[in-house]
Amino acid sequence: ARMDSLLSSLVSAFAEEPEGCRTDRFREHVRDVILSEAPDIQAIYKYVSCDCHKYTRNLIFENEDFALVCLCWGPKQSSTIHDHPESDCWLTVVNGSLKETQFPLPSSSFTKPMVPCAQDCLKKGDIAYLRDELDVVHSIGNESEDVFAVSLHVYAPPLHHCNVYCPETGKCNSVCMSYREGASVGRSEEDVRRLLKA
Ligand code: 2CO
Ligand code: FE2
Repeated sequence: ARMDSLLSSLVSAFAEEPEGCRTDRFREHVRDVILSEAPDIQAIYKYVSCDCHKYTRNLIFENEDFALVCLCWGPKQSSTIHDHPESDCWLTVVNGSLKETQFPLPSSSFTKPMVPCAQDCLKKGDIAYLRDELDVVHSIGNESEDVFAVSLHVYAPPLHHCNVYCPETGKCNSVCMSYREGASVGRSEEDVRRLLKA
């Protein structure tokens, strides 16, 4: 599918969302929209960027309801352990694969190393979902030595800061999150195709 089909379906889904409390039924609907309108790899080329130090966050669209972001993970790059305060998060893999590790939300009154409670390998086409009320936090990483991974994330509402947790102590700090300016800076489609081995 094309990126604008996914976007227009998401915009209407959120515009029609019943006011007040977010229902499971609505969350399933968003999930179905993402799965059924998942863009072709070609549709994401222009949002792909890479940085040898850290995964990149490339904004595709944002309104008051949600943000659609393309995340690009070089080999062995991973996120910190973090939460998504007040945002629902759906993520789907469009190239390569990613490992998601979940941890129970640490209690702020104890200091101890964080121990994973779940781990999942997300392959191309898989979708994962997280929200803070579930009392888990997560980290995502590309474990491959040579494959560049790309994922699409819907954050509702848009996510501009999160808490980053120290794996040794479980203590957290609030951190601002930014988008990369001018996605795909100077990258030709051929470059991107080579990067993605597509
Ligand atoms: N939440 C992280 C980010 O937006 C990526 S992990 O998947 O939710 O940078
Ligand atoms: Fe996350």
